[in-house]
Amino acid sequence: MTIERTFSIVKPNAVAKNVIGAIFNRFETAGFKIIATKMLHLTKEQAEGFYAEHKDRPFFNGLVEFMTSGPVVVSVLEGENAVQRHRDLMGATNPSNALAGTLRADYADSFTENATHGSDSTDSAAREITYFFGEGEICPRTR
Ligand code: RTP
Ligand code: MG
Repeated sequence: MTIERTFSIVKPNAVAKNVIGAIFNRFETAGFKIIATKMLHLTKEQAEGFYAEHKDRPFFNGLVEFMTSGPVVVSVLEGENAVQRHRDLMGATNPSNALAGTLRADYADSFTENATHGSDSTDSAAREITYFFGEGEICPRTR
């Protein structure tokens, strides 16, 4: 058993639909502990830096435009195999392929506006957590 941390974004389309609490409920029901969270309206520079790995992809500009179109909620989730279990809970990137009962099947509006982000590896998680949270903003549970 490996306790991991992963990084989550409730994207602007999901915030706009008023499902922050519903998504947090799904995290908690699945056994994740929310150990850091905050709401932000990303700047263009923040979104471009976060998605730098995709900068040459055709969807990059549209992705940055979407991610800066309204507030997001960024969080750190902790739990057993958190990276993969969180990806499983989100479902496929393209919501047309997302299994029933996943967050993207329930809350995505399109391939780009697919409701949530989750780190794709423990290395990405460490980088993404550091991108948005200082050590003092992360609150591991003592009970
Ligand atoms: P994420 O990073 O958001 O958790 O999603 P992911 O790993 O499943 O997908 P990734 O390949 O990292 O792509 C990042 C985000 O870019 C948007 N996207 N749009 N063809 C398209 O229209 C397209 N492809 C990707 C999605 O918002 C995706 O989550
Ligand atoms: Mg990704």
